Amino acid sequence: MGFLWAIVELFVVFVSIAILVLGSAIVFEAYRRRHNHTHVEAPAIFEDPTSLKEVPCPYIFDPAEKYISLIIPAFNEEHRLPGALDETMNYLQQRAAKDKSFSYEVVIIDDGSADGTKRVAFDFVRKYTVDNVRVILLGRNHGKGEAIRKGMLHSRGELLLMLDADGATKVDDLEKLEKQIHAVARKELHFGHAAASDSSLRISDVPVAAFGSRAHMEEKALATRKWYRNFLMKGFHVVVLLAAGPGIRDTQCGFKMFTRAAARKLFTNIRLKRWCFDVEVVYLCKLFGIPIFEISVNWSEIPGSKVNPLSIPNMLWELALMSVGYRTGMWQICT
Ligand SMILES: Nc1nc2c(ncn2[C@@H]2O[C@H](COP(=O)(O)OP(=O)(O)O)[C@@H](O)[C@H]2O)c(=O)[nH]1
Ligand SMILES: [Mg+2]
Repeated sequence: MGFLWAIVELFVVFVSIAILVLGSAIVFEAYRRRHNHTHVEAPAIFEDPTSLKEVPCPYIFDPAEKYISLIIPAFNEEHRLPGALDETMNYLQQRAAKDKSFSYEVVIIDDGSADGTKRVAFDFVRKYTVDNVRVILLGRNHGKGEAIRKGMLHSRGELLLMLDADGATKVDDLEKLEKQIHAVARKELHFGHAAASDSSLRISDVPVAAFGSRAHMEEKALATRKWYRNFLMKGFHVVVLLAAGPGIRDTQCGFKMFTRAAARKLFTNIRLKRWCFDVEVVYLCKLFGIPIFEISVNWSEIPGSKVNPLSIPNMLWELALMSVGYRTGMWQICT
C-alpha cells in the first residue's frame, strides 16, 4: 500500500511540475509575442506628402545636417499632438528667424496609432515641408522606447531632443539642457585630448546627455497624482536603483537631450522597447562614461496618460531582462 502511495505521490509531483513548466512556457510565449523584442529594422522612409516622393533616410552615423532634431513618439495622439506641435513649431520658427545659424527638424514617430495621429502628423509635414517635419510610421505598436530609438537613429541634428507628444514640458526649456551641453562640450573641446589634435571637432562629437528632471516637483506631484502613479514612482526608484545604480533622481522624464556622439553609442545598443528604456539609457551612459546632467524643467500633468497599472508588470519584466541581459553578457554592447 505504502509503495502504491509513493507512486501516486510521484505521479502527482510529476504532473504538477509538467503543468508548471508548460504553463510558464505558454505564458512566456504569449508574452514574447505580445512584447516581441526584435527591433524594427526596416529603413525609415520619409514620404513627402506634397510630391509623394520618398525622401532619403539619414542615419545617425552620417554627419549632422541640422543643429537640432526634436524626436516625438506618438501613440494615439490625434488630440494631444496638434496643440503641442503648434507650440513647438512656433518656438522653432521664431528662433530660426532670430538666429540664421539655427536649423531644426521635428521627427514624429507614429507607433501604430489606431486614431488619426498619422493624418495630424502629415498635416504638419504639408504645412512646414518635409525638410522641417518628418514622420516615421512603425506600422504596429512597439512602444515608446522603440519609437525613440528609431527616431534617434534617423535624425539629422547635432543635438537630439526627445519630448512627449502632449507638451508636458514647455518646449523652450530645451534651452536649459542645451546650455548645459554647450558648457560641457566647450570645456571638453578646449581642454580634451582629442581637440588638441583636431580643430574641426564640433559639439556633436562630444558625448553628453542632459536629462530634464521633475525631481524638484516630487512633493507636489505626490499630492496630485493618482495612487498607482505614486506607488509606481516610489517602487520604481528602488527597482531602478537596483537595475541601473544610483545617481539620477528622475530617470523617466520624457524630455532628454543627447549630442549626436552620445546618441550613436546609446541608440545603436538600446534594447528595451517600452517604458523602461530610459533606465537602460542611464545604464548605457554609465557603461560608456557619457556624463548625464539632470536639469530641472517645468512639467504639467496632461490628461490622457497611457501609463496605467497594467504597465507595471511590463516595467518589472523589462528591468529584470535588462539586469540579467547585461550582467550575464547575453546582451552584447557594440562600441
Ligand atoms: N511610441 C509610443 N509612444 C507612446 C506609447 N505610449 C505612450 N507613448 C508616448 O509617450 C509619450 C508620453 O506618454 P504619456 O502617456 O503622456 O505618459 P506620461 O506623461 O508618462 O503619463 C507621448 O508622446 C506618448 O504618445 C507607445 O506605446 N508607443
Ligand atoms: Mg504625459
